[in-house]
Amino acid sequence: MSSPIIKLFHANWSLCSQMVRVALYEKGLNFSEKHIKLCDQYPEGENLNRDFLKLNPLGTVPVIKINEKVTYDSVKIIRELDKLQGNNDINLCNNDFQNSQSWVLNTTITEGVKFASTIGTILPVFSAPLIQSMVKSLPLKSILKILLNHPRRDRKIIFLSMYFFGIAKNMPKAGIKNFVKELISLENVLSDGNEFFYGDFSHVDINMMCLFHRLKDLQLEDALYTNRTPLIKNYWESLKNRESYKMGILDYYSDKEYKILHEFYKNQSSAFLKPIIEKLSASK
Ligand SMILES: N[C@@H](CCC(=O)N[C@@H](CS)C(=O)NCC(=O)O)C(=O)O
Repeated sequence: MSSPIIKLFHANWSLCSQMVRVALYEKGLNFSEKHIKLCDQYPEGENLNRDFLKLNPLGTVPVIKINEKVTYDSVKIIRELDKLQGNNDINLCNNDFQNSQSWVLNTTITEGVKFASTIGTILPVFSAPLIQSMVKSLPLKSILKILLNHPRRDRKIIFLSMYFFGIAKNMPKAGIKNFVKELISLENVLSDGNEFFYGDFSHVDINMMCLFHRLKDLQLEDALYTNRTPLIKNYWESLKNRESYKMGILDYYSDKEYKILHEFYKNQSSAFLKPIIEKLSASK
């Protein structure tokens, strides 16, 4: 069988793009790539260009072309990739399909899921102040492009409200409580002695790797190292040891991302860390 021709449209600093890149490296699939300058990070807002919207009418990354067949949405893409034979013999979509799929869906930005209700939709709450600072530094012309061209009404409203009203400061309340709840349920579901979620590395581990890494970016990694969550701590160590962590996530950071993070956090912990750790220690 000839190797599939794969082209990935993605962004360096995008959670769902990271998930797909990790999957590609885990499978050992060769691919070409095009970096898309997202409208909340770059004045160009390439995800709102006509060409890109032809690929994905929702205007989001990642998008993948496998032998000319276009798929968007990271969960669907990873399922497609798992059907392909790469250089590595690994099966990412677990046998325990029903169960693992709900964890998979809870650990990514799933369409239609209420904001801040799952671990995957809580993380954007913590990213909001950083995203807002990027949105606020965009020229007015780019904001107009979002207003006129963003196909997703929810995103359009969030970005415009960040720019004009600075709404990020009102977002974290529900996030902190739900985040602690999600961490405790993850701690309860992980098994001592299992390196990964279901023993062998699978799709849910990819999502968790990217979420935990995002916590690191957001100066919240210490929330994974509390006495209340010893299994999570070991789990995160195992995830970081995967080669795909370096290849799919770390290797895609450019000076731009490091500069943004450094200027925003100045190497200090996130303001959300203290309330998260206090709530975690108080939880049963
Ligand atoms: N459910 C989609 C979510 C995709 C998504 O929200 N991507 C973000 C980056 S992580 C994006 O493209 N944001 C740009 C925008 O909304 O304008 C997936 O899993 O791929």
